[in-house]
Amino acid sequence: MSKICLTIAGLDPSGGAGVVADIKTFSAFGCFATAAITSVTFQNTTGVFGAVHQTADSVRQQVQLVIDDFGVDALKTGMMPTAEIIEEVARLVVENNLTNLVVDPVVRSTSGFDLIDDTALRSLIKQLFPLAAIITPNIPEAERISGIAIESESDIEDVAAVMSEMGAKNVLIKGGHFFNAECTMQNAELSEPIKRDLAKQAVDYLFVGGDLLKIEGDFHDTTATHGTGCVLSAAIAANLALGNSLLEALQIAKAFVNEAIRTAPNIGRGHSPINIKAT
Ligand code: PXL
Repeated sequence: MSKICLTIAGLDPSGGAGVVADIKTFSAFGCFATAAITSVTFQNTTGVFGAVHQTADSVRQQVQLVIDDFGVDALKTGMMPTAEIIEEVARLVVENNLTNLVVDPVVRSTSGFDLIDDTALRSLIKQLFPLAAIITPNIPEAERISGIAIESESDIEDVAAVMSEMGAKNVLIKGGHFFNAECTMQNAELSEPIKRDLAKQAVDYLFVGGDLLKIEGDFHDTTATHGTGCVLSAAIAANLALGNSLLEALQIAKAFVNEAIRTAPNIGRGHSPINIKAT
């Protein structure tokens, strides 16, 4: 029987991020995709131009009817624009004993549009972090959540410690942005062959129960990155639904995103979406 995955996230009508990306990702792993929309955004690959948020009650009704009918094997949250929606989703998770929750703490679009305000972010940390199997911030998100500027690997460890004090059981800090900064910082001192070696890897930092594990992957020097965070968190959720361990789910999800970036269609005038499809 198909595993059922649910995304609770925003709609990006241009299909690169949000629920459309999540649905494609769930399907690529053979899961049955369901989706509740928190906000209708207006955007294309060049930027986000506005958004109309749903009410907490709208999100509750979308989610509860799906759960009543299907049950849900895993779920992810993406864009969670208001504290009311976040509190409602936390209640839904608790009331329905939902497990395998992946929280992607979406803060801002690549183009700089705020997808959550400060009150909502505080609520996301307080209400949803403790319920999540894993949270998946990128470097800018990790900085905003922890208030720590990340300039080195030891900063990343400090950030993870802060997040675990906030109640997050497992934390995946996606290093792609950090890697860019590192590379730029070190460029002056590095010889060409070393620069080429460095440029092959993007490291993600996984903190499980106090232990740090580095997950290495290819680094793609490309602007075709729209939706990578959404796809990664959806792929982790799908693989948890399929019964994989957290570590297996992460490794499979990372490989999936890598392949999707590598084969991105390069469409649109801005950050191209990635190529979400079954391998
Ligand atoms: O990639 C973050 C993200 C998530 N969800 C929605 C978005 C974006 C970025 O633009 O629009 C709906």
